[in-house]
Amino acid sequence: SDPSSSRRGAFIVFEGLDRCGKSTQVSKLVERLEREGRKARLQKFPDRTTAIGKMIDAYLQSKAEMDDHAIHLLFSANRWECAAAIKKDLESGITVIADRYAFSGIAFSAAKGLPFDFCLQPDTSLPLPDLTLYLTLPQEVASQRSQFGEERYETISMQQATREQFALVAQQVTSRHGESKWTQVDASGTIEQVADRIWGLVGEIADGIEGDIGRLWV
Ligand code: NYM
Ligand code: MG
Repeated sequence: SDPSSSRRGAFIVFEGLDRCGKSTQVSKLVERLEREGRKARLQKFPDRTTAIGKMIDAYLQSKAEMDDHAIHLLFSANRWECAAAIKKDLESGITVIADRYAFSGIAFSAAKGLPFDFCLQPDTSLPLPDLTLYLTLPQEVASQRSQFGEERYETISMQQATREQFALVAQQVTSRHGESKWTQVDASGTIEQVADRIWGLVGEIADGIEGDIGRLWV
């Protein structure tokens, strides 16, 4: 008998500041899982393909202006509209890898000056990631990468403020959900070096998880 058949898929989230290499690593992990015969799905946040996602995209490209609270709630709504599909996939044994999640939502909005508790609330009870990998890179390296500065928030001062908020988010995750739920990863080095580092951290949770899907902040 196959012990993994009774397990649900793991929910793994990648977080970090802009241009730290998240999207590259998310794709590499999904490919590697599939190569090893596991079912995996990539979920990007913001998901710019939905109606809400298109409003977010216009805001990020500075084609639209929006009240800070309103855009915060749209980012959260964009997660809620994807939540049922994430749960369904996890329950059918698929590993779901998210490129950003609620933690970016809190860190970026709080960095703009919105109250931390306000930022935290709308995502309450979303599917809880089994593991969040927080990729870190020195700001001078990220800033030199092509495309840095293209979108809203991609300024040195905003990145620095967001970095401070991510540290507070990490405290919330570990105090409410446990130390095992948040792991910081050094994202410097070659793509392959970082991918191997991440593979080592993902380890056996990619074989599936026993137990129910948790609820964020609950
Ligand atoms: N961002 C992302 C937020 O401000 N709130 C959120 O809830 C999420 C998911 O959007 N600078 C910010 C972080 C990024 C920007 O993300 C776009 P990406 O990964 O470049 O598409
Ligand atoms: Mg971006």
